Amino acid sequence: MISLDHLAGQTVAVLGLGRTGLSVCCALQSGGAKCVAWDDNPRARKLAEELGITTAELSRLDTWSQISRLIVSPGIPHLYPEPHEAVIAAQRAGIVLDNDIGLFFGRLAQRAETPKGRLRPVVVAVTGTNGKSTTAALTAHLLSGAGLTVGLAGNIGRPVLDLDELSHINCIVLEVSSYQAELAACLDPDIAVFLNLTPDHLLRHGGPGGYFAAKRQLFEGNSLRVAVIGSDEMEGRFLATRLRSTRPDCLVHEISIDSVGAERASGATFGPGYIEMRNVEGLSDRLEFIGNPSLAGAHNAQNAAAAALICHHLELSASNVGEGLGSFPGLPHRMQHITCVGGIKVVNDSKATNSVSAAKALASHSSILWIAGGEAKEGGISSISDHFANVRKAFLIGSCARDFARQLGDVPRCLCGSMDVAVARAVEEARAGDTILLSPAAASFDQYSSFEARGEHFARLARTMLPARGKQVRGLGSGSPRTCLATE
Ligand code: UMA
Repeated sequence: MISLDHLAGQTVAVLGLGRTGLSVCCALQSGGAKCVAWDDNPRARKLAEELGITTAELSRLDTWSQISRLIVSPGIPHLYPEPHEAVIAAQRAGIVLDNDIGLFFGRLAQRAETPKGRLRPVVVAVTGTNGKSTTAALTAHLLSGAGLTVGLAGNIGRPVLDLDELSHINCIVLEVSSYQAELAACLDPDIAVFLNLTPDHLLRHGGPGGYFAAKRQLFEGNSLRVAVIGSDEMEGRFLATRLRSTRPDCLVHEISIDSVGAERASGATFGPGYIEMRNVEGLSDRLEFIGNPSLAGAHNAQNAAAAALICHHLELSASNVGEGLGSFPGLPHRMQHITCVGGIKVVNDSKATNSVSAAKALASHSSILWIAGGEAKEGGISSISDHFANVRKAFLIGSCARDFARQLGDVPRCLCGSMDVAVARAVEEARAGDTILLSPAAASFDQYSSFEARGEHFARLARTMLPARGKQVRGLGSGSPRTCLATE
């Protein structure tokens, strides 16, 4: 854990006692600060109290004058669509809002300059609508493969303050969501990555402008030396051009699927299974990873291009990067292969919480039995109808199931309600050559605590139901090719 020594003696209010809030309270207490915390869920409060954390209803607190700041968890709105009541109370009292990412960079600033020189680890921050977890994990994989001690944290699931003490780490790779970027009072990485931008979380940011503005925060700090920017969208092109004119001390690399785009500058072009890195003189270096299914598809090549450029700046050799691209095992819940029984594949892509992510999974498979739905995101699935030709049948769950059913055109579909029913029906109807794909194109919160819980439930059900069906068919002595042995 990172101790927040620089806040010793202060009292800090903490809102939300999930992964982030608990890590903040522990880091504050370990550094000698006091904390007073709140969560609307009584179970979360009880767990925190058992850990020795003081709780109080912050929206009714009458001691704000003794509090130095309010730390808000990323899932709790501070502006849009409605600020949380505790935030309203704190802002009335003139209290500064911050989050764990801001606290982390505040702590790091204490280590920036010392008589012994620079003691802070190199910090890489990665954002973008899609691919940021894979890019962050791949970067960490490449760096640790080259022998560096690396901390991987942030939106990927491990709160940054849970990392080991800073003196033990060479490099920290942070996945930063728009929620985290927007509220951090200090956000000062050495290398920042902006992968792409498509509409997401618009209610939380008051529209697309607020969403882009949140992500741009990664490029505002004084320590920034390298920017890697996906320039296949207008926002990326704008950001790259703006940085080149305002930050001459920062090297700007563009990554693009479109070679014309990348000819403007140093960076990388990419396509399925390869990347081509270009330096300012126009010399290029090609790396291939076609054999690694965890990096299949053009979107993963974009992630690989960003990771390779980061590693290039951290002086990794091309052979280190090439080996790491070949051995990257991928991430759970992102087009994760679960099992294959009787020629029927099962793929868990629960992380696809919006239609753009789901489109990538639909484009990567054929004859799909598609389990989709959950809590609706803006726009639904009609924008990805080009990929519906790969879907043999859709099995719809969650609160947006009826809306999705209306948007599916002539794709056969059934309303299943819950995951249990959807998996059972997909398994019943599957035949050799099909892929049972969970790629919801929706958030999980109407039925699950997280996309991870949703993906694990799906994988458990599929692992149980698919082999069970294989046995039943074998028991009937059909000799069908569908009964071939399970492979995992
Ligand atoms: N809560 C309240 N009042 C509210 C809302 C929530 O008290 O009005 C409480 C809940 O009861 C719960 C706590 O707040 O106890 C949860 O806080 P949280 O939602 O911020 O969740 P954490 O467990 O702290 O996880 C957060 C990120 N969650 C969100 O951004 C929603 C995790 O990202 C992240 O991995 C973790 O911090 C560590 O950094 C998840 C996510 O869904 C993966 N991210 C979004 C995405 O990827 O699209 C942005």
